[in-house]
Amino acid sequence: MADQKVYQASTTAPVNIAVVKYWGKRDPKLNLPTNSSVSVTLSQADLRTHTTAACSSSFGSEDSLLLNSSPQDVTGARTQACFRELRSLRAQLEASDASLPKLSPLPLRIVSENNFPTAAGLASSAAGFAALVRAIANLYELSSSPTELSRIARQGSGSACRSLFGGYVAWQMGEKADGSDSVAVEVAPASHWPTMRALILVVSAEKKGVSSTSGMQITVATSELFQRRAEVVVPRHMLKMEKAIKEKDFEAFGKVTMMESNSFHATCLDTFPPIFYLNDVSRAAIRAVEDINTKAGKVIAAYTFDAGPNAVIYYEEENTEAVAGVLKSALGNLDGWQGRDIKEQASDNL
Ligand code: 2P0
Repeated sequence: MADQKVYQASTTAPVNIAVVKYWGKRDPKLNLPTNSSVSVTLSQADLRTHTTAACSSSFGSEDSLLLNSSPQDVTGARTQACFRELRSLRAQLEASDASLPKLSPLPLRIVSENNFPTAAGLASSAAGFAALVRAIANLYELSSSPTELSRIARQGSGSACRSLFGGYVAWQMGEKADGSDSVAVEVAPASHWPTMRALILVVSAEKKGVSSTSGMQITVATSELFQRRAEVVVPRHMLKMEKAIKEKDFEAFGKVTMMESNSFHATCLDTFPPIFYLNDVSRAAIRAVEDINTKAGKVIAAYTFDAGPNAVIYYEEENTEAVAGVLKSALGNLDGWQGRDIKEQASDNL
């Protein structure tokens, strides 16, 4: 009788929030971006995907994926690309060592759990594909580095490549047509800047109106502002952001973070038809951060928004009361805000 043993491995991957934004693809099939980006990884205590990958000849003939207990379609090109690449690396190992069990042909069973709302503008696909790729890599006992795995996770979802690392991460856009140099690298580990904090203002946990994938394609096709952003604005912001992180210069970090968010959302507005991700509560959060910084006489708080209305506010620990305390009381009274979850990053490993 054939070996019916179940092989399995588990892992977690964190959510990352871009401070220099990915928006635009030069190759939609391989998720090759039109510009580089930088992210800050959030604490796994609050926001992460936990994934178990298993394989066995007893699993029938089909691969399967459960996300938060719901069956997901695994036949899409993105998931298939990740499975194919990982199986091919395992097959190479098996070809070089005949004593290894033949796992590459076996059906995969993947089980994932998020501890945050899916598709709420909190980059769930990033943590999801990063955890999926690393769980299968662990199952297959691949010796690939996080950067090598990031090349595979990118094909699942662009921003996922940045969730293979903790701390501060750059996704280098690369130049090659095959995407082999479009990978994530560490800028600094989380421990480099232990006083950094993030506050997540969940304005809405509903699924977003325009998906990132289709939104960015319409932007590339219609926005003239986008050209300048990709060619001039982002390259400048990349240099400034990496320098600010290395020097732990919060004022520089905060200024670039806010200008990046503004530039990205201006590009969305310049898309035809326009894409609106921010709402009145988002704009109230921007004004509240501006007030805090004006009162402090310097940048002590920085907002950023992705493809949705939720805000992430960065600040340093010493300014917790001046930023998080003030925001909670300023925004707690707004219509549309009451009853919303205001989630504070308590962990020390942002
Ligand atoms: C980012 N976003 O850098 C930017 C900022 C949204 C706004 O990456 O099509 O879900 O799967 O490659 O990665 C969202 O895009 O898009 C995103 P796909 P993805 O975090």
